[in-house]
Amino acid sequence: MISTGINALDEMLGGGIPGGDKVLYSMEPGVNGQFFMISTLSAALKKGLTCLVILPNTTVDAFRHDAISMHVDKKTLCSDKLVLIDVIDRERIQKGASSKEAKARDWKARTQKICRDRRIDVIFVYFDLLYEEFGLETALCILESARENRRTTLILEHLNLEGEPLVDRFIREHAFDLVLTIRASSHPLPPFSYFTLLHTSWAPIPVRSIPFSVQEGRVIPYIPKIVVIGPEKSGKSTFISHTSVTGHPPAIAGDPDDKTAPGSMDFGRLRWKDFDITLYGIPGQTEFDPHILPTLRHAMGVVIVIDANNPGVLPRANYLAGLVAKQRIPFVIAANTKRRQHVMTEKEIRSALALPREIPLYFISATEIEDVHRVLESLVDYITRISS
Ligand SMILES: Nc1nc2c(ncn2[C@@H]2O[C@H](COP(=O)(O)OP(=O)(O)O)[C@@H](O)[C@H]2O)c(=O)[nH]1
Ligand SMILES: [Mg+2]
Repeated sequence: MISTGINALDEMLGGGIPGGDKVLYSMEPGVNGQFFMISTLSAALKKGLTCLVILPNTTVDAFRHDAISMHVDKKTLCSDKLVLIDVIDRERIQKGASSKEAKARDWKARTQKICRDRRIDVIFVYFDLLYEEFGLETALCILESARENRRTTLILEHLNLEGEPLVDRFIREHAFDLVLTIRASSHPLPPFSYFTLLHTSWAPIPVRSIPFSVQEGRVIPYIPKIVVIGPEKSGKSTFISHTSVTGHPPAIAGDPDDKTAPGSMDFGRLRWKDFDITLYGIPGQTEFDPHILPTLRHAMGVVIVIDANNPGVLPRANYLAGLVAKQRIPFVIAANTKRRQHVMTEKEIRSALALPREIPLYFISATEIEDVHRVLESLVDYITRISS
């Protein structure tokens, strides 16, 4: 497995990119997507893999300079396992060969020789110029011929000016194993970038889209807003205050000593598996009901917390679940058992809330970080699966 250099993405891929695969990082114009390729390169070099980087449009120095500005450390870039073909090599090929066919042959011969002599594990290609010059068939044929016994992994980055049909050709005509598109959206405002895991050949991984930001050269997927709601005293404030392990305490609104002060909004932030997640808790009292819809705006997911020992709250929980479902926001149910016992069964709760089978329901204790994380994991999984 080759790490993408982005934990959350590796996790979604089931560990990373299987060796020998063909990968496309496809960027839409205007999006800041170069970090995907550079993080994967940096991770591969750190793992001790021998990498060939083909950059026909820039010099080695300019590339190093750019990579350093993207927080790749100098030592990694000076590794003797890094081999580069740059614009100077390209110019030599241009001068030395008269026809397009001769140029393609020269490209093939050079890459093949390097791959054989240096036993290259991964080829990274900035693909645009090759595509422009030779077209998809020939450009990919040049790269394919360098992959000895198909054991060499091939990773391409391109700027897609042609939209989905081009990406489709990589998948259908050229059997790419992993295609990740990197796009930007201005809806809802403010604009954000997101990546979509569009295609994986080795496992039935669902298509999913995730917003990301770049912090100090690292791609950080984020879930900008998860809302926690539920009847009074169900454990919402307790849930939010237990999202984070010691050392990364969430910010809690209200009195810091009384984390369960009723009647105040809760706020929590956590970094979990490389995801940045922000949680907003709405108090359960009915006087807060007018705030529910405005708080749900732009929420990517909702956790409905109910007290698993108090059947009296079911009508209220049912009302809240109905509100959320009507907004078509993915939600999960956390039935808080507090002391690990519950008088209501899953069946009873499901039937009282008219929950379809695909809505996850977990019995939890809101004071157990593992339980809280299990709920968030399931919600993140659910959100990223259906948002594409
Ligand atoms: N022992 C235990 N107490 C809990 C648990 N969850 C909530 N509580 C308690 O139940 C009460 C209500 O919880 P709170 O988080 O304030 O509920 P909220 O009104 O939904 O925000 C508080 O006294 C909590 O300390 C739990 O998992 N274990
Ligand atoms: Mg509360």
